[in-house]
Amino acid sequence: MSQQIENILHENRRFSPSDAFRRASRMGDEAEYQAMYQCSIDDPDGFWGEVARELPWIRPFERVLDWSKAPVASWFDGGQLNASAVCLDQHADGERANKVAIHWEGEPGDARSFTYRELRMEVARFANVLKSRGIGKGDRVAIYMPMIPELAMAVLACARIGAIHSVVFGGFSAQALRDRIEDTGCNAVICADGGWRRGSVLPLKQEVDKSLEGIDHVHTVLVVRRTENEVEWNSERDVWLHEALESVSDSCVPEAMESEDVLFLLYTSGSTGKPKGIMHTTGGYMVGAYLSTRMVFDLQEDDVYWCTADVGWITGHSYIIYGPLANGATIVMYEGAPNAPAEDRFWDICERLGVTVFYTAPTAIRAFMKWGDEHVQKHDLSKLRLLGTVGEPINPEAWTWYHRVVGGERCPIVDTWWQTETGGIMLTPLPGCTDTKPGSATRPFFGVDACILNEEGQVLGPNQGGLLALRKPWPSMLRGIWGDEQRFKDTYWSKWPDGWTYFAGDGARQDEDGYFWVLGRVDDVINVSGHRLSTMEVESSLVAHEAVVEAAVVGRPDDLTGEAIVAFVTTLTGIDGNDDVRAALIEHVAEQIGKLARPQEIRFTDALPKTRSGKIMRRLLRDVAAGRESNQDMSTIEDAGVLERLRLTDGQK
Ligand code: 7RM
Repeated sequence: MSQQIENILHENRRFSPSDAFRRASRMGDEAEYQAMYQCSIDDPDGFWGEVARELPWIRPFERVLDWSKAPVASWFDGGQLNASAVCLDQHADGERANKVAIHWEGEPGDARSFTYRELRMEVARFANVLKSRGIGKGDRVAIYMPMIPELAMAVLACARIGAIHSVVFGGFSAQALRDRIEDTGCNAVICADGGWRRGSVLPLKQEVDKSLEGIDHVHTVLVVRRTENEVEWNSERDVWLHEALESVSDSCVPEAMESEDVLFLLYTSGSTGKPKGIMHTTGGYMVGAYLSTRMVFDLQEDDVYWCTADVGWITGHSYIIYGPLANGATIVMYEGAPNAPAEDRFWDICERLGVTVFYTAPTAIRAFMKWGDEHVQKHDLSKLRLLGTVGEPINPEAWTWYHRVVGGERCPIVDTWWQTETGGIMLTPLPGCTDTKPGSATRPFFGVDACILNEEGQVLGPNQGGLLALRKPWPSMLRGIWGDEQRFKDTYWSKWPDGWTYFAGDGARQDEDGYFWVLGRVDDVINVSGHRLSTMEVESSLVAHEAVVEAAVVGRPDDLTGEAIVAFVTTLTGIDGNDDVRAALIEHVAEQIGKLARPQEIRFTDALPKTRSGKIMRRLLRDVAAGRESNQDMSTIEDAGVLERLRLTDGQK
């Protein structure tokens, strides 16, 4: 960590919003911001109560926060609301009825738009199809789809009838989907026949079929027709959406949900064991998504807002669907790859649709940088006024490129730090009043009490690297891990003895201005292109292969993807670690988890470096993978020769 701290310390440029931006923004005055932030910390009930009352509650709440059962929080008790009504009905029945909610574009170039009134109708019909299959309040529904409008509709249709959605990213394999389907105990899956990705079809229905072999709790697979590829059909279980839609009504009264009813589960990787089903509930999540979208992206009525994430990740949940739609924004949704058919696809979309606010990931920015300025400069991006990033630390070089080439030096950049677990943005500039520094997520959002602690729980001073912690509950915080309350407590609330300080799993420091610099994970989580993977998951996949005895997986810094996966593998006696085995292992991991988890490099070794008590020394392997000298404590190593031999093996891919 100290090396990273060194690197970042040299970055001390500051960028201020222009006076014009400041004046037109929702929060352009530092003193007003300070007062509002202070109020959110000193009087959270007053602050969040006022924000929450801006949402259309079906029944008003009686209490803002109950933290007496910490670390399980209860927000807006007594209140009832429906997330799909927050996103749709309040606009469809009001002045935004004919405002565009979604501008969608498919990879092949087809396009569809929906006004708020149209979207509400589509969601109501979708919801009625779910009801006709006996799906209702509290049931879990897995969603495995490409980025098409029906994905947003599926999510909102579940919310409308009170079913708990669990979106699984379309890049995950059948095996990964199966693990999640089993853990949720869902009774329905919504998918598409396929999706377009760089000109070919991702066969999603086929993956669903594979994932359901031997599972008996899924009675319905609802299939959207998208790519028209051949699919197998189980007529008792499978239903075409377009056929089912023919016989349903186009209105559906939203279910009155208790504030603390679960809205969705989203699986995420941790340092140990299988992925965790992070639980988010209705009232607090919606309040958090609503306010953060409005303030961080400075939403104005005529904005055209584009977050390029996939809905399969939390960023897509909070900042494509729930937050922007709760605010009545016009959003852009795109199905395919950023370089299909050419490297300027994103900028082409920005120009044609007049995108004003653009939110993407550092890994994408680095790819654009590599592809060259000309792809950006070909297009008129003068409507852009605000840029954002999320998913991993952004290197100052990528930040300044984004600022100069995409933002024409006029757009503030919001570097937003948050997690699946936090539900919404936690550290961020407010674009009209925060001076930014490239690489820093700057300051805490309203109500966020962030600090840097050491292992003992002491607050560290300026520029001391430590652990990022949150000391106050916030409305969109996770409420638990599906089916495993103990793991919820152990993972997030047991780092320090009080039992109510949230441990984020990230290392960070605060500079002399109080700005936060997030340095990356301190646990065994690897962040590849902003996707969280645990070393454990990849290791267990590798050792499940017949040729493998033992595997250790680490992250190595990568210019493009932030981190890349490097695996150290020992093979069974008699099996030679050659290129064929290497290729087979990579394919095996892709099948078990998904392509995103494929090791970039596999190094065969006769043994792994271990402590005398038998623990694999992953930190040491991280240095080996990165090709750097190690200053790790070597006193506990069992066989120092292993390390020497490892350093000598080549790093063939
Ligand atoms: C939103 C999301 C969470 C992890 C988190 C960090 C890393 C995310 C930033 C960042 C530095 C950022 N959810 N992370 N944003 N690191 N600066 N602006 O990504 O659950 O998938 O991942 O991502 O390590 O703990 S996530």
